[in-house]
Amino acid sequence: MKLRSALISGCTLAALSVSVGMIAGWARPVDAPASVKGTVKFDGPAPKPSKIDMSQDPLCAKAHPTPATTEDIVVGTGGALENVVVYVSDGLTAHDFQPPEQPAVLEQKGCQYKPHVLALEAHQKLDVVNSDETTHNIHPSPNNNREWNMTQPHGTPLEQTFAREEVAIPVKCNVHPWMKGYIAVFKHPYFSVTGTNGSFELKDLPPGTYTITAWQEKLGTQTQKVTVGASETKTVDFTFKQ
Ligand SMILES: [Cu+2]
Repeated sequence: MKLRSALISGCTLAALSVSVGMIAGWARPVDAPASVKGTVKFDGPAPKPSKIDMSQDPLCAKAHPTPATTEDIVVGTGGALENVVVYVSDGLTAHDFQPPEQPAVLEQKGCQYKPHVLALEAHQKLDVVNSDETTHNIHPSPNNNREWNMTQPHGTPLEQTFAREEVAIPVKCNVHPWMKGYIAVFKHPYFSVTGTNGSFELKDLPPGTYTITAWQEKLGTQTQKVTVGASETKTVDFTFKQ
């Protein structure tokens, strides 16, 4: 009897310590965080975006008094390259990160995706918003996640998640063939998508040596290694060519 209760309490303890261990398994905030920042540039004359013909759907066309243009390579002032996903691809010692409670938002506006390239964490909520009067059909084509394909009339809420890391999932609309975008999914929070000035910052990193990867939908990927100490900020720049 004594032995049995000892066994049971032993098992209960083991179960408890497993669940406590799982909670404690989430990566904790870093005491003296490091960061890696930089700029992504396009070298050479910027390719000219093409005009998009939206006449197939007058509700789309009327949203653009001047025609919308393609977004596969967007170069700003001084060669700043927009829509590049920059992220830590190797070197992290923690592996379990609690996804943010704040959802990521992908908006369909003027029959284009806003943003054109979206990055979020695995299991983070994705709110897909249709701000257009027309009906869209959003259809990501992943290699490493569950595929889905949903019709979304104006104002209808749509929520999804992605379970696994994938850089990056092509997204299209089955109604409007010009609508193209990408969703990058990470199992950690160390990623950034360059805006109009081509800059990025990866904050709150534990000190360490990391491989930083920059991904652009047409121009491919580049990697660089960087070592950052406690509270240190290092600059890593990328240059893409066609
Ligand atoms: Cu559409």
